[in-house]
Amino acid sequence: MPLQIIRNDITKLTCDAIVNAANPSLLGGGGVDGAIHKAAGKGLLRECRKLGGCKTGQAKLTGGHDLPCKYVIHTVGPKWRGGQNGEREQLQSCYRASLRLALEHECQSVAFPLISSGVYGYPKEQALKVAVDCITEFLIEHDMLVYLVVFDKSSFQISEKLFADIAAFIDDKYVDTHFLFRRTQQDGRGESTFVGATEILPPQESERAARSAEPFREDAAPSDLHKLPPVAAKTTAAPMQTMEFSLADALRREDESFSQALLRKIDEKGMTDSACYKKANVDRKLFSKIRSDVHYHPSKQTAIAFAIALELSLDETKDLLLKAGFALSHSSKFDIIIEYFITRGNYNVFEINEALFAFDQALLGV
Ligand code: AR6
Repeated sequence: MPLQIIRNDITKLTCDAIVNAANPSLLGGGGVDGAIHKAAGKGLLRECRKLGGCKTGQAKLTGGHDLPCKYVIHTVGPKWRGGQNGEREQLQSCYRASLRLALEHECQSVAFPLISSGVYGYPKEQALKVAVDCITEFLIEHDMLVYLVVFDKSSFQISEKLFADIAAFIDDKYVDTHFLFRRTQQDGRGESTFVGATEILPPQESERAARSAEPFREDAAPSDLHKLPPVAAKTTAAPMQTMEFSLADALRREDESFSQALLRKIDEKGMTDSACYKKANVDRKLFSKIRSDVHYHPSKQTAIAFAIALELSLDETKDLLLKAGFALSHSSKFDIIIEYFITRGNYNVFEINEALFAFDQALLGV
């Protein structure tokens, strides 16, 4: 099962275990530790007193007491001392020891805060990388739903350079499309109105808008755009040979569903099913559903996650998405970010998710 990165208060989560970023005394403190003890009540402190503390990099388990989870796994992260004093190895050890305990207690779901990234001063970006690497490494071997809970948005930040690069790419693509249209009414029959090149719609809305918006004339002055009657979209004439091939190809695969196309691609790539759904960050049960239901309709995020796992080119991704009834459009920030990563050959779902998160977009997988 996958890793999910969520923004929440960990004490509110209903899962089998939550992990506490504790100190060696295990007797409570500030940050997430303080919040967990406060929400769990005095019973947790009583139980912690019997544990005899905990060393850095190790983990101990208690009941959840008044919390909505069954267990609390207390682990002690390293204090940041410049990064040359074994901090990384100790932090890795926290995640591994906690996941081992969760496994021993047959937890199916466990939630982690970003250990050491608060009071203990571990740089958030690096703390996040250690967390994601350790958890994904564990998930290759084990079935568990792991939440990584980021409390504040700054805990989950891609590097400034990557952010700026993606932002520039988005700007470029928006320039390419020139103008967006947004429907003015909710009933599906509303007229499209010009809203400018920089306005960004959320994925679902932009998807609908992209499908429903009439084509527009690129040479029109912005102020005139809303008055124009629909005109045919500009297309670049493709060579006849390519068109014939595409047509024949399209006809041959016309009836292929998303599920069939996905399974065919997995075979063509020589991947196993499990390697594919794990790389896609997709739940095994969900994959089984897709496998067994030839007409299964995945969400757009799931369909793209598979395209990423299969390392499809942009055109192949579009073909696969089409099977599920979706398209990639330049009027969606989400879609442009996906395009950014695919065209750079970066097929790491977690890195893509970090970028999507930074731009307030829905994440891939699940
Ligand atoms: N839910 C999820 N994450 C949270 C919450 C919450 N309710 N509250 C804080 N965080 P920290 P550390 C995030 O300082 O760095 C304690 O005093 C927070 O934004 O709680 O390992 C202990 O007793 C940050 O990203 O833990 C130790 O003395 C992350 O949790 C010391 O702090 C970890 O921040 C441990 O320091």
